[in-house]
Amino acid sequence: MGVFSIQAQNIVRYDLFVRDTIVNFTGKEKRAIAVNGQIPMPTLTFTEGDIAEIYVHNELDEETSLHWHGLFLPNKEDGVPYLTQMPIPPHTVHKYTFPIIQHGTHWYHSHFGLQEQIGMYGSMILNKRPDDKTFRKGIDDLPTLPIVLSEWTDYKPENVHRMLHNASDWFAIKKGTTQSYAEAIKQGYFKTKVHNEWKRMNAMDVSDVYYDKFLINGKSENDDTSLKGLKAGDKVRLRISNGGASSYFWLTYAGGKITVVANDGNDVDPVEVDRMLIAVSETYDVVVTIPADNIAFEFLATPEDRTKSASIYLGEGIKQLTSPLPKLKYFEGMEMMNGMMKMNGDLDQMGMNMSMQQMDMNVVMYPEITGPEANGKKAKVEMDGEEPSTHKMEQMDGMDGMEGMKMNEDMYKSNELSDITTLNYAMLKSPTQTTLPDEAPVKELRFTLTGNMNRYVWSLDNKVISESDKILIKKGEKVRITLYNNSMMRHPMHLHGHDFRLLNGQGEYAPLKNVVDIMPMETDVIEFEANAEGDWFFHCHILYHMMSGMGRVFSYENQEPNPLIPNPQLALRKLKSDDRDFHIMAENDFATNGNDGQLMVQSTRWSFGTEWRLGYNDMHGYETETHIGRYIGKMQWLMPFVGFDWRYRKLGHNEVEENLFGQKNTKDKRSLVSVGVNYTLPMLVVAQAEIFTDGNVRLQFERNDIPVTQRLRMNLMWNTDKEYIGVLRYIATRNLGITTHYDSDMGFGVGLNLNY
Ligand SMILES: [Cu+2]
Repeated sequence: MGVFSIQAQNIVRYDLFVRDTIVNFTGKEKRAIAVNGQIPMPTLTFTEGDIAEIYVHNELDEETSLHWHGLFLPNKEDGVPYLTQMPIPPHTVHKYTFPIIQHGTHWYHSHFGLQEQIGMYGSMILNKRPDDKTFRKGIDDLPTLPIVLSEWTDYKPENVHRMLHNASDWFAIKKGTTQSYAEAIKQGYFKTKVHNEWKRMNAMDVSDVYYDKFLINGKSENDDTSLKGLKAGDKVRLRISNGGASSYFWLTYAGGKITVVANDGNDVDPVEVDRMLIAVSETYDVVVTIPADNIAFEFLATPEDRTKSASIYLGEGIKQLTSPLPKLKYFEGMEMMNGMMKMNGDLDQMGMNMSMQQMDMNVVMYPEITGPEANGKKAKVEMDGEEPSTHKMEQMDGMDGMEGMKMNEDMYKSNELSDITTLNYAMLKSPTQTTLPDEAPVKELRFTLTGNMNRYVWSLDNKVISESDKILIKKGEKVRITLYNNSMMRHPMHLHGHDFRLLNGQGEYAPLKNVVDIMPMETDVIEFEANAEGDWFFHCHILYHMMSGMGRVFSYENQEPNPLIPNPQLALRKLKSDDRDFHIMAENDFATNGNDGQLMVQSTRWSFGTEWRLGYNDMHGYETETHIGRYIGKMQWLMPFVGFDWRYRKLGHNEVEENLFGQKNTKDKRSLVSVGVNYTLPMLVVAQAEIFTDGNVRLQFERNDIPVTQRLRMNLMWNTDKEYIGVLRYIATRNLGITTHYDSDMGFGVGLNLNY
């Protein structure tokens, strides 16, 4: 692996050869990126006091860069393209070098584009020196196994990103989480489903992407580890990094309890739990015991959506499995979300003080905590200490959600609800004091985590990176940041180049971290000492959220220029280009009575959409409508636009038609400009008001993609030109559907729908 160490200078050198590779996780060959021929990338091991020299040989035909996650280092070594360096050009070598001035479990990954999703992640282990004052006998001297968690999808990550932006529900179909009307009716949640759409929400989910495989150290099943000859009573330290692009993992162990001893590379007082959730990009060190001889005990990593899992076995012999996590109760989750969502798209904390993962609203979905599906509702009401009453149940299902109901915070504390102990942030305590210098001036910042699931826009204070300025901080300041999550998903917020104290109620012993996972409606406070000059990224570590613009840059005032950024203006423009990308969606229906389709090109705020129809029968001709609009507000329900309308019919009867308002127009030939506005109403109905250059006005109501069954969608449209359309589409594959529709112009037809 090209590792050698020169004792006198303590220089530890690694050579990393980054190359294209072909992998086969699913039976299909796909492109990935391997470093030194392996996925994950090789584990890099150093000891505090070493000097790291890492030579990155970029043998790709594209640029790259590597970020050393959790490390304190000079800003120009941090590996963020266009911020701390220019990307490493193809077929060149770049040297990273920095002194190792800390210890702990960290990891490294590509920070360029979406390369992290296809193999560019690896473990980075910084050992304590044996004479370290904080050396813990019985922990720091245990046999150790680095573990990197990740996931694999056969879709190209660019395609995943595009599908997320286009609100394709293909991932939900693959996961079995469409929560269609048919499923809702069958399971007794029809009112819940209507209520959900009334509040303009789509199906409930805990993660965005469907993955083909989940991986521990690059495999779904690891029978053989580097740890040999383990006997009953032996303890093992697992140094776990979550290198997944967008998956949180539950960790459970067939051999009993898990003892957490470090988090994000920092020691914590040992705490024993039954299970824990590791957020995207966090690291945890845990100690587990081999309870018996001749048995291989499963250590299981289950993604939050519980679709699949990955295992590694500790010990040798017959396999002892741990129980798989039961399927989520999605409709219970939907009901919970309905209760939290206000009509304006904000979340309603209902007076509850949520922070540090202690109250997990998702417990309503966990059968192992709140009982199996059928008893879900009953259990919830009884927890309040009252008999289940029909009146109360109606109140919970009703359009007012849970307003007016006395909420009990304990209803969501999973450790109070069952014998299963789940780790949360409040349980983490640093073994040493972590207080910052008292006399330092404090800079207070506050961010609201904002987002929009339907259009896949993720932001801070409703601004993406390209819409915001760098945030200036001063060396020596204490920067205190309050984060409130007003979005429907959790976000693992990561700070580069610094550890922060997570103010979790442990006072002077608040744990040091560099990632804080914030659940919906939670408020968390972090603080750090501004002690490392440079431009440092602070961002959500869900790869597709980051690339959508969820982050900020902290920039030290009056800093020295970075020699690796020769043209700061160009670099800044490139940095901001990520979230300015346009995403394309196209579909076309080839039907017996005609041909219709649409093309959409959209960005964070802008939308360019054009629809066309080509009729074969009564309407022998074609028409196109094009709208260029800009989405307004956090929820992006409002979109003013300008339009172009053009139609032509070969065999026109030259008849004059009258709309509902008595305005006349000819349908045969038309070439008009318009202005108008779209507004998304409850039930996800898009109302459109449009005025054309000939003075005509059109009002239109349209609802697309009503989930009738898992794979059946319905579109409905009606407007004041007395036009209407009804479409049923059966989704056969990702790109192919079978449709039947009735259209006031083109009549009845059946066809094939192709979409990209
Ligand atoms: Cu996020």
